Amino acid sequence: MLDIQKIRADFPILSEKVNGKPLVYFDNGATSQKPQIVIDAIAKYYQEINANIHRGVHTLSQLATDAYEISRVKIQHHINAKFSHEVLFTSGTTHGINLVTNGFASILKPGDEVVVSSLEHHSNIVPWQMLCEKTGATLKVIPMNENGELIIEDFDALLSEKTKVVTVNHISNALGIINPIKYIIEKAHAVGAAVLIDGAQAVPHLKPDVQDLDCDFYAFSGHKMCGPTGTGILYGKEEWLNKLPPYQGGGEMIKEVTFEKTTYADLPHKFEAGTPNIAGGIVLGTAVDYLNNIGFDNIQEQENALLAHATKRLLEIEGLKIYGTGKNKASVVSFNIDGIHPYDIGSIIDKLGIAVRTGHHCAQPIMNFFCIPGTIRASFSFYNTIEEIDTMVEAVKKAKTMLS
Ligand code: 7TS
Repeated sequence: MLDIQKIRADFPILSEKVNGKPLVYFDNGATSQKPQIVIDAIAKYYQEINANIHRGVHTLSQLATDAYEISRVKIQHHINAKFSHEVLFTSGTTHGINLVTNGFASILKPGDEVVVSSLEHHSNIVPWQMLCEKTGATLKVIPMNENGELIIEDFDALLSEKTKVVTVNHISNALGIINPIKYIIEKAHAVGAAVLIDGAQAVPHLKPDVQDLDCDFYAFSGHKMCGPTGTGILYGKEEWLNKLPPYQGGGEMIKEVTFEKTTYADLPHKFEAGTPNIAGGIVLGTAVDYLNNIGFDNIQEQENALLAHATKRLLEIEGLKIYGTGKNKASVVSFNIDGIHPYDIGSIIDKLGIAVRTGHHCAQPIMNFFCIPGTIRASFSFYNTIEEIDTMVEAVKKAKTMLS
């Protein structure tokens, strides 16, 4: 078992007060908090080795370049990519997905089909819609059931030789449902489609193995896994990254530039135009080390206990409904109370120091499915405690009484 109090001491913000109350931070789905080792590593970079990378012969530039590339290799091993050049630094999941959809604009033709799921975050819907508009391809949607699970027979039925891309999230941000991505990838490949997995909500909870999954692309954000904002990774299989055109043009992504013709750099630089978030990329490696030192088995054990306790305690409240009741779930509880707007509950419990997200969670199609304006979402991390959940439950009860 983890020593949670010891872990909490790593996160300075967890001992802050908000609105005069000890902070209870349950908005981990939006962004995680950062341990001191990550905060210190950012300062250390700027204090000791700040320089631009991949360009200078001078010592600092080489030190910064080495640190950046060591972080890339660390992340390669973390997700078990075959090559480090399959690991692209991005500014986050949104950037990674747009890089891929931009690339497919030169591949898709009218009549081709893109399959997305009904459980997606807007950032894994809108770029594909834009791509379909541009190319004349058609967007198809895997429906969900009342438990918030994808209807797999309907997914099977959507697949045909017209399917060129399938994309789903590993874990739903709004409901916490874990999707059967291995099955989805295998079936999509059987009809020759490429698969992008949106791993934004998965990487704080588990260690994805991209070779075992056999996905073609896997996108995630650093800030949800204890890393800095403005960092992310797009994993792409070498053959796909070679096939796709560059996303942005600029410095560092070229081999040779003349006004007649420009040739592009090899992977991964072809997709990394301009000066990146150097400190962020390096410190994402620090965050990955931090999580691995805690261990994902330990993280899951703690988070499963939090999920079970929160589900049980919240359901004691009359009129409370949880959305996303499927079996395979990460530590996210999305709920509403009969006749009360989620925003009102969120505002009252915020005054009590409790941070949850209310609203549609950038997943409006899910809210439309349940015919609700939004939910209250409590998303837990390994540094949260059973006592904090009890505090939230009492606060929600109090808010209910005030609003009824
Ligand atoms: N995909 C999923 C599944 C997400 O949950 C998010 C962010 C994104 C993509 C976009 O990530 P970004 O880092 O590029 O912004 N989700 C949330 C959330 O649930 N609350 O705030 C942001």
